[in-house]
Amino acid sequence: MFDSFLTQLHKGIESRGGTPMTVPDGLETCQSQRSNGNIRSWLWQVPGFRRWRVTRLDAGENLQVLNSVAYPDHSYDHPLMGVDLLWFGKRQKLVAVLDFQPLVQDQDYLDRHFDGLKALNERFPDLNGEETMRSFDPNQYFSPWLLFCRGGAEQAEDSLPQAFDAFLSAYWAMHESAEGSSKLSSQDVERLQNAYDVYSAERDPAHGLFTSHFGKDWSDRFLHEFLFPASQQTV
Ligand code: BLA
Repeated sequence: MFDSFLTQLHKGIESRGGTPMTVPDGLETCQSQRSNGNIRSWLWQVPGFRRWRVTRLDAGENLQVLNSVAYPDHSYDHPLMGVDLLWFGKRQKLVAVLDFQPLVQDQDYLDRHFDGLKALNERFPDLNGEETMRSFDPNQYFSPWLLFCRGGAEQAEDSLPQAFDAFLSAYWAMHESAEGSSKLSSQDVERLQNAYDVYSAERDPAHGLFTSHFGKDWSDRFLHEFLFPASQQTV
């Protein structure tokens, strides 16, 4: 379902000098013993970023996922790139979340980094459903202009491909314009990025899903060692 987005994301990373890094042993891929689920992950080193991870889950008609987070270098205070796309084929149900994930919520920070995303939010009203969050707090690490849609095939096939392309371009543009304009200290950026991992590992609604496909031991490792590595410091 999302393979063309995966290709597009990886091409963008490679064209900006991204080089593959090693995913921790045993976590790069897993084939479910209980279902037809297969998960595969990639890790990139990209100039300006300290970590860029990408995960694809293929469980056929039941579920398709593309998930990615980009962590800028600590010398940049701009938002993380967060993408979480889920397609439940049997139910023809889409959950799509695309955001510039802010480190802090103060006005000056939002004014500095969000013009690009604001424009997309206006351009794609059907991906801006103002959905309610059940597990996350919308005021922590989510922006007021996130694209968040619980929709169907129409959104998945019509709006999302255009929005995904525009979103990536807007994020790269924001990244390029943010160079040299950081106001938070690199110590603060480090602390806030680490807190993002701790917070996300606690709240991520994916853990149950991973456990059901790949078992508890693998899922715990995947969550703490790959998805949110800074969360290991607290366990
Ligand atoms: C929701 N994400 C979900 C849900 C699942 C996943 C199963 C619940 C579906 C629903 O609400 O209907 C799945 N999350 C995953 C998977 C991975 C994961 C498979 O991390 C990892 C491979 N989630 C993110 C990122 C963002 C994000 C980077 O991982 C930011 C763009 C957002 N996912 C996000 C939000 C929801 C969600 C906002 C709704 C959760 C809520 O209602 O609070």
